[in-house]
Amino acid sequence: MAQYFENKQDVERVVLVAVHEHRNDATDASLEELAELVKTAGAVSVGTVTQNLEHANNVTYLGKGKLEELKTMLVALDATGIVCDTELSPAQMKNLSQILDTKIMDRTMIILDIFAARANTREGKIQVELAQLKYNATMLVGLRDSLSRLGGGIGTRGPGEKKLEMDRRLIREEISKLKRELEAVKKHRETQRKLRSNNSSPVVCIVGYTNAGKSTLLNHLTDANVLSEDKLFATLDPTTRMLKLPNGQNVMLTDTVGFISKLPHHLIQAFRSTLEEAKYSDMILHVVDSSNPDMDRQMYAVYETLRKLDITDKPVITAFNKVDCLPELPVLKDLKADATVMVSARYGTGIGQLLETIEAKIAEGQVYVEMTVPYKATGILADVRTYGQLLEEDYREDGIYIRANVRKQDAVRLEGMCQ
Ligand SMILES: Nc1nc2c(ncn2[C@@H]2O[C@H](COP(=O)(O)OP(=O)(O)OP(=O)(O)O)[C@@H](O)[C@H]2O)c(=O)[nH]1
Ligand SMILES: [Mg+2]
Repeated sequence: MAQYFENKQDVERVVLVAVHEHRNDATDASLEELAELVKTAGAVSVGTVTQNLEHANNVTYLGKGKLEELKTMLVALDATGIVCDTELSPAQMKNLSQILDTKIMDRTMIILDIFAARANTREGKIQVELAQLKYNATMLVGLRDSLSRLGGGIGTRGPGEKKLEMDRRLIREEISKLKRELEAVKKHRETQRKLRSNNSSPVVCIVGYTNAGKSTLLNHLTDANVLSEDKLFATLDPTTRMLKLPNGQNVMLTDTVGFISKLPHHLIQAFRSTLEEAKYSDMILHVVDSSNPDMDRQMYAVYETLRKLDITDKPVITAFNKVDCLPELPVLKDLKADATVMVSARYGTGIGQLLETIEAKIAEGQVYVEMTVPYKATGILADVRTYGQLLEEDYREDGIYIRANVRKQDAVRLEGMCQ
């Protein structure tokens, strides 16, 4: 009789572990999200353990009895590791590893793993590697003896086993090297940004919780062809495309990495230049998955991340997406937004209204001019057409009479030329 052996090493079988802290009712939603993260990272969740505690135990994360229960469960479920829904301290990591004798992972490690698998560009890869090394360096403190169980997360991506063997000095050296490389890439990005802001259309940055539909929206509005998937963090690297609004005006639309609750601190630091894409925009388009029961918490996480990145002074348009999934249209509110629109990026519902809202918000940053531009200076009209709206042009003897909405800097230029 043929025998079939499953290669259990191929797929990690993990038990999800969370502490239900006093009065924190977001634990269940957070655990569901952790299950999605684990799936995206390529592992299978085989069970869940939660414990109600005032605070997580700072030595062992769970209480003693719960740990015993978990130990038995690990054997019964043939699990290869656990994933805790938090960022464990080095001490918790070490103690859990000794008590449970299994691979210990946490939410941060899983997110880092996903980012490592998703990074495509040089910048993305350096940023992930930097975040992973910093995370590992933190964990290395007092952890030398349990190194074999540390890091790596699901699969062997990113710096992998090789770098885990490096001692802290080597890690520090590697971190400085990566930082220098990142600096160089960042300079290049900043130069590009400058070019864009000097002579380009208004920039609208799409932000939102991961899986909200940001890339789908960019694809619908332009033919960007960005990968959109029912997976967390499908997009890591920013993509910018030109969008022609119905009034003829062009805007640059940027899609970038999604946010998530408890976005690891090291990732925020390493990914600052990517995450900060919104900082250099004129307006923020906040995409929300309105079919997600956890929508409010997700919106909160987005605004919290923007706040951490010091992005608080931009006009915000919130697009409540995936309305095709709602049985009836509820009244959706976002008190932090300047305007809200209901859309379905997949089916194109509400897109007309979204574009009108973008037009209206951009108009608020423009000024209306009525003047006669001398024939020798008519070159500037190309800019008026591209970056503003030319409402009327009349060829007269002394020049072209125009009525237009223009960017403030173009109005200044126009005035200078018409004197
Ligand atoms: N039903 C429905 N599904 C949508 C809609 N918009 C996006 N989706 C789906 O939602 C999933 C996530 O879409 P993406 O566009 O990849 O989301 P994202 O915000 O770019 O996600 P990340 O890049 O992972 O942060 C995909 O499976 C899309 O097909 C919509 O309007 N309706
Ligand atoms: Mg995306």
